[in-house]
Amino acid sequence: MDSDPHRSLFKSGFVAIIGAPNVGKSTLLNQLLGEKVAIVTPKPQTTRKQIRGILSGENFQIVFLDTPGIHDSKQLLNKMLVKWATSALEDVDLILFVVDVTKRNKADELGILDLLKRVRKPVICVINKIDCVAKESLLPIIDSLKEAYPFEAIIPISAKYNDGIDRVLDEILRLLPEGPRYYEEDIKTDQMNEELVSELIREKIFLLAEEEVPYSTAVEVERMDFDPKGDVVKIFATIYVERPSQKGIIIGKNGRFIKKVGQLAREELERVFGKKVYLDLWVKVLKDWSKDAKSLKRLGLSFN
Ligand SMILES: Nc1nc2c(ncn2[C@@H]2O[C@H](COP(=O)(O)OP(=O)(O)OP(=O)(O)O)[C@@H](O)[C@H]2O)c(=O)[nH]1
Ligand SMILES: [Mg+2]
Repeated sequence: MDSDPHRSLFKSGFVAIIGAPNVGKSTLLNQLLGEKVAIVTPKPQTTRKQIRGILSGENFQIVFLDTPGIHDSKQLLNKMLVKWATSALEDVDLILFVVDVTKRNKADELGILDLLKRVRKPVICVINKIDCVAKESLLPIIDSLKEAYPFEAIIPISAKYNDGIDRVLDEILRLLPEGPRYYEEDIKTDQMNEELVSELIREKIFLLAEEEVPYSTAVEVERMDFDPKGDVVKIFATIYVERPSQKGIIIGKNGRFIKKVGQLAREELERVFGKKVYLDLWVKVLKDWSKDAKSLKRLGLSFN
């Protein structure tokens, strides 16, 4: 009977992870899930879209939305990224606002706090990368954040080294409403295989390439052949760059650069799929795609 006091509530809801670029949002998502669904690199503006990660338990389900870093920018691609991030706030039950304790960007932080004041949702503030600082230095930071916004909780963590993550989960579960199960229990993300593959290839480019090249790169998986009988996955993908000179950089001397990208991506994909992976990478120029609304749309990066 519904009035049974021992019946445990099923709690569920949507939780957006937001913050300035590079603060560790995607690292936190992966750590919360115990699985890598979002790519992580030392460069800002790594995440380009909303990525859903789903954590299911016996009596709860949390749907996390990882988002691009919120920052002030005039460039079309970056404006699009910020739109993806801010739109995530509309339909969520709870917000995790991530701050990087080693590098606080006051202007970005103030902009995000303004946004939070407008959306009026419960917010947990997560102070990340505490492995990099002395404990004493946290107190004044916690105090200043307390003054800046009425957070439900302020939790110091190290997403990378799995410190404080349990407390974040406890607080989320405390604040989430009663609700339905949105996804099957064994689903960890709503990303399709093609999206995950293109993200992993892009991650390797972000890790290996320098300066503006990663930001001029987009990856599209053209085809994936899962041979149900065989133990090989064949993947055909295209790396788009904005200019012919960048094509030369991505290919590299004697094809060395693209070979390295392919090797790193293949090794990880083989672990993900538990099968041998054949990876065929092509490089094409899509002139100034990051500044062109039509190209962004074609690459799935435009909003709407
Ligand atoms: N030392 C330390 N580094 C961390 C921690 N969490 C994340 N990082 C590093 O910070 C960098 C950025 O991490 P991401 O998870 O990609 O950050 P993000 O906020 O998703 O970045 P964007 O998607 O670009 O906005 C990576 O080099 C991570 O390894 C942490 O707790 N400690
Ligand atoms: Mg990210």
